[in-house]
Amino acid sequence: MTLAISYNMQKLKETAEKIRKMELRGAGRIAKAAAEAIRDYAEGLEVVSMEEFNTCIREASSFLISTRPTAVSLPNAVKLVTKYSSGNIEEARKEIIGNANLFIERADKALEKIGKIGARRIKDGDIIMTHCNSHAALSIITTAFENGKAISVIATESRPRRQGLSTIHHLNKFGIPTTLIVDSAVRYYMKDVDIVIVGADAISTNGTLVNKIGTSQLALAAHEARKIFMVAAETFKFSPSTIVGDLIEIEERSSDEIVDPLLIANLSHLQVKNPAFDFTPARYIDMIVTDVGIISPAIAYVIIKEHLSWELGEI
Ligand code: RI2
Repeated sequence: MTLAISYNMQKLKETAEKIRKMELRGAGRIAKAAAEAIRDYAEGLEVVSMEEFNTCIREASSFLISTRPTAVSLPNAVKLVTKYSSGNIEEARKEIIGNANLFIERADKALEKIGKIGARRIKDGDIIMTHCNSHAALSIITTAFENGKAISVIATESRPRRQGLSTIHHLNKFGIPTTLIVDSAVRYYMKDVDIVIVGADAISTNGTLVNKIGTSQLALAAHEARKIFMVAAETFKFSPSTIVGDLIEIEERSSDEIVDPLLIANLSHLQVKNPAFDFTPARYIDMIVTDVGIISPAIAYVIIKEHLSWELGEI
C-alpha cells in the first residue's frame, strides 16, 4: 500500500469512526458523510492498476458500510456513489466524484422538497408530536411554521442518547413553541396531538418503517387515539435488498449508553439491552412523505424500483 493510499484511508477511517460513535448521526447525514468520504478517498487514490483501484474502492465501501448496520441510507449512498462503468482509473475516479457530488446535492434538495410537500398536510393550529431528531421530519415542521401555520410541537427526549435535545434546540431557533416530554409520556399526551411526524432509518419493500427505538410506541398510541402518523423519508432510505427477503438488522449499542457500568458491576443476574431502532408495521403508517411525493407505505416497492436506479438482478 502506498503512502497516499494510507493517508486517504486514514481520513476515511476518521469519518467512519465519527459515524460509529454517533458524532455524525441521523440517517441522511451519515449517508452524505459517507458519500463525501468515498469521493475524497477516490480523488486522492494513487494506484497503478484498475484492479487495485477496484479493490481499494470495494474495501473502503465495506469499511464505511460496517459502521452502523441499520440505516440503509449508508449502503445506498455508498453503492450509488461507487457505481462506475469505466475501466480506466482516471475516468472511474471522475465518475465517483461526479456521483458523490450529485448524491450530496440531491440529498440537500430532497430535504427541502420533503419540507414543502409535507408542510401542505399540516393545518393551522396543529399540535405535532415528533421522536428523536430527524432532519426530514424537522424540515416539514419548520416549513409549515415558516408558511405561517401556528403549530406547536411535543418532542420526546429519546433515551438513551437524548437526541430530543437537539430537536428542541432546533425548534427553538425557529421560535416554534415546543414541549419536551420523557419517552414514557407519549401515550399520556397523544390525546392532545393532531399528527405524529417521524423520520426513517430504513423502509422495507413491504412498507415497514425502521426508526429510533420507541417509534413503534408512538405509532401504536397514535393508532389507538386515531391520530395521523406521518413518516418523512428521502428515497434513499428505502431498502432494495428487502425485496429478496433480507431482514434489516437492528443495531445493538453498548449498555454503557443506558447505565453507568460501575453501578451494575456486582449485579451478576442482570443483562442490559440497548437496541437503537424498532419496527413499525405499515398498517400503522398513514403516509410517507418522500422527495418525489407522498406515498402510502403499500407502494414502497415502486420507490425502490423507480428511484434507486437498482436493477433487480443486481441484488
Ligand atoms: P434524518 C436517526 O438515527 C433517528 O432514528 C432519525 O429518526 C433517523 O436517523 C432519520 O434522521 P440516529 O443516527 O435522516 O440518531 O431524517 O441513530 O435526519
